[in-house]
Amino acid sequence: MKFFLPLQALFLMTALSAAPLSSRAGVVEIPNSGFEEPGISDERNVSFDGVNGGMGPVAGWSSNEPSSGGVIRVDRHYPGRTGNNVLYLHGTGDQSFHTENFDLGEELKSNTTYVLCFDVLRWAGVTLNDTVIFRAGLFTGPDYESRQPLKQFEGALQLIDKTGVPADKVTVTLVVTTGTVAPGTRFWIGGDAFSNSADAHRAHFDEFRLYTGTPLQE
Ligand SMILES: [Ca+2]
Repeated sequence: MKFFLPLQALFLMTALSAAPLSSRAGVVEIPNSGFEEPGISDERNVSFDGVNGGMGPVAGWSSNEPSSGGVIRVDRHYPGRTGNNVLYLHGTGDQSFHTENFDLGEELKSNTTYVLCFDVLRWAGVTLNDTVIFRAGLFTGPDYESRQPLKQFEGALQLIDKTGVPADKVTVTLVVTTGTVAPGTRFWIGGDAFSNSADAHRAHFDEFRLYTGTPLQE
């Protein structure tokens, strides 16, 4: 089999004119990438530590304030969701979320292209001016305060489609190619609400995906 990369990712590569990947392309597994664990009943919240909400914890993910940093929830008011649960990013920026232990379970590779995709969802009837405000991406560093972005989205995202019509889901795609990386460098996915005091602008995430490959030589 010549390509291991899913067809969806290959399409994204083409759409973004990103560096083409060689046949060694692959996938970095993200635990609980769609927030489907634990399973909960409709319109219930579960905090990262399971204390606030009574269930959990959320496998694979954590927060600097696990009781309030964010929750997963099943909610029929997210028409763009995949499966049942989504990540609801609570708070005003002091609370962050990240993959557990600031680690994705493998070292960051040198001279490698990483493509991070995730869905940002509309909370039906709540999103203000079709915009949510957040910071999220791929980072290195031992904790959230000292994070070094490999690539991040930071700011306001309009939840509209290519024709300007409000969309239930917008997929964000971030592409970065590393240089020389020190052996043992861990990397992780994270984000926060980014000085956002309006509930209507809070971000909701689902379906994180991370693809990797070696750029073809020019
Ligand atoms: Ca989901």
